[in-house]
Amino acid sequence: MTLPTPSPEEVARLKGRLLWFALGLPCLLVTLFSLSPWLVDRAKDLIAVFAVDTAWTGRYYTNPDLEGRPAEVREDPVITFDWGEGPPFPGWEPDGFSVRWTRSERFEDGLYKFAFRSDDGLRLYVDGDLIYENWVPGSFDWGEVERPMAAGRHRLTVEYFEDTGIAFVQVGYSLVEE
Ligand SMILES: [Ca+2]
Repeated sequence: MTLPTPSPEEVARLKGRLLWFALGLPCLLVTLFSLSPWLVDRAKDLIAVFAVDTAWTGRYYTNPDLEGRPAEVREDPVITFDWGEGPPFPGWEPDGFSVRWTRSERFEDGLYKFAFRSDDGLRLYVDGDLIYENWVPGSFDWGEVERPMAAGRHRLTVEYFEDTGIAFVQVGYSLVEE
């Protein structure tokens, strides 16, 4: 019994397949793997946009400037933290971290009051508009900003950084008049 000799076209096709498995597949897997945190982040953003009354998505950075990829991402039902002189996560440095919380929520038509306190810096955004900024080291006890909101869904962003010493942050909002 003799095996049929493959034609040059078949040999070329087999070589192409081998090359795909040897080079193409690993490259594809590496690309997907490196994109996966980014894809997970985007998926969470999409879920936040369509879900009703979702928690805040907190992205925690091991630097005070919200730079690079967050080292931790988690859902926080409310922004009320008092880390004292400790870190936000075990094993983290207690100083020089930052957090960006985002949330999409449905508002009624009316005037809303945003209230907050922080140590250290804080920024608040509504639909990308900066409505409050105190992005400097220091303790800040209960400030507030009033803002008229149109009925419908709005995107809220809170940025926070801890410099040194104690660390706390609280942010809330409520309808003050219709
Ligand atoms: Ca501090």
